[in-house]
Amino acid sequence: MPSMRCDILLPKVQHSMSSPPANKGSLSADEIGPAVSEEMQAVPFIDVHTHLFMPSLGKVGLWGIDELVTYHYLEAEIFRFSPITPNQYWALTKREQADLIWRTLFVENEPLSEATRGVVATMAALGLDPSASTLQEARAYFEGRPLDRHIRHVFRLAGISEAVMTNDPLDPAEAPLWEQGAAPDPQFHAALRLDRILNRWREHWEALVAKGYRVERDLGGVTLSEVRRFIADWCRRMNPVYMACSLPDTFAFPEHSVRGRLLAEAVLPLCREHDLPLSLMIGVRYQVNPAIRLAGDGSGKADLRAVEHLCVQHPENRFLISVLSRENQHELCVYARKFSSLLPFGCWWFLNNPSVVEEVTRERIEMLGASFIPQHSDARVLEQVIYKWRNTRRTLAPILSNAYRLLAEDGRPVTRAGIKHGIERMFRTNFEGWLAPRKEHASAVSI
Ligand code: FIX
Ligand code: ZN
Repeated sequence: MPSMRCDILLPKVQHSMSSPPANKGSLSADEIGPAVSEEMQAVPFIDVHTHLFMPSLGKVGLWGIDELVTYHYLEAEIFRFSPITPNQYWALTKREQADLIWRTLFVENEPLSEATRGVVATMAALGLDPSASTLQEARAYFEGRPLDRHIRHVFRLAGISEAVMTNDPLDPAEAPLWEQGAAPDPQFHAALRLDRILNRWREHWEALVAKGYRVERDLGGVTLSEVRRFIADWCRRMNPVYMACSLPDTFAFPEHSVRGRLLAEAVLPLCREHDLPLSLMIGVRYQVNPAIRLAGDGSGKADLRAVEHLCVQHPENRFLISVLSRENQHELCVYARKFSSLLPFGCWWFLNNPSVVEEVTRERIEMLGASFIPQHSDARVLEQVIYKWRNTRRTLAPILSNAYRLLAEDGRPVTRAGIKHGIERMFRTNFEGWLAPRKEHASAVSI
């Protein structure tokens, strides 16, 4: 069972899954909002899903102004504002792409979207001028910044103590760095990402053969035990806190398919053997517009009976679930009330906008109390955590304040300690407790 490397650089915050402290010092209705905002600022959050990388994987990590401005969310937007075609855009250099996006979305037009405003907020937080007509000043700021020190600075600005990475054992750029012994980092945790195996087996099975695993295209012979060996080898190498996969809106389980068999006979057993949760992010319509590459994925409503069947048929497994369709959110809450092995997390991707985050978080609190994880950043570029977590705090503080005000109105005194406990639970200890062996917690329950 991987130890959650928690020797964080921020003041150690002692957590426990204990009950809220006694109700001394109850707050008035007017004091609740400020107390929530202050505690949201004070508690260092854990970012449970990102595409960031620890310093020893630095060459695959993205950071700096050109990466911020060419984020695929902004690439989707440039084609709406500029006559440039995708082929013309992809022929530009990264710097030329960034200059075009900056000029079009930030100079010639007001950056009103969540993603463009995020760049503005990030630049302002770093002391850069978001009204600049060019990226010259910003580029000079990033040039020569030592990455390790920059990471710590950015995490402090974002108010996060740790981030969970997305680590793909079949990524030709990343895998060799792990095989050469990438140094771990206390502010980063690995997540073993399995999309190439579960979703694209026919394209990647030969990569396992090349690494000495006796697998076959149609899962014959000893394929499934060899896939289990491959996953076990990478668990030893990465020490992941969970395994993960994104899934299409058409995902079904059980399913007599390559993915259905690999999931049931390789991934789920290994999760149980290593006592690791499985994170499933469901609802992607991959490459609805391939011309715009990473920006070309869409969203679709999934049939969440697949989640129901997973929880019923594999009760020993723990599932971190995020769904991409707004229409799936309410039923995900209902399923979380049916299965304690299901932990909903985040307002993912196209849902990470205030108008949706407000609705989703309200229905989660109403149905689940504080027993869910409200948000993750999904940051692909290091500095994005600054705006994504700033926006999360700004959007959710009123939502949480409203929940506590209702509690006070209904007769239960609300204290700052109780508010802090709830925030710590949603943004830290739900996740930490999910990683600790559940059986340990079960034995700890006093009857
Ligand atoms: O599958 C995932 O981890 C998704 O989050 C990404 O593929 C997606 O491109 C993204 O970054 C969304 O925010
Ligand atoms: Zn992601």
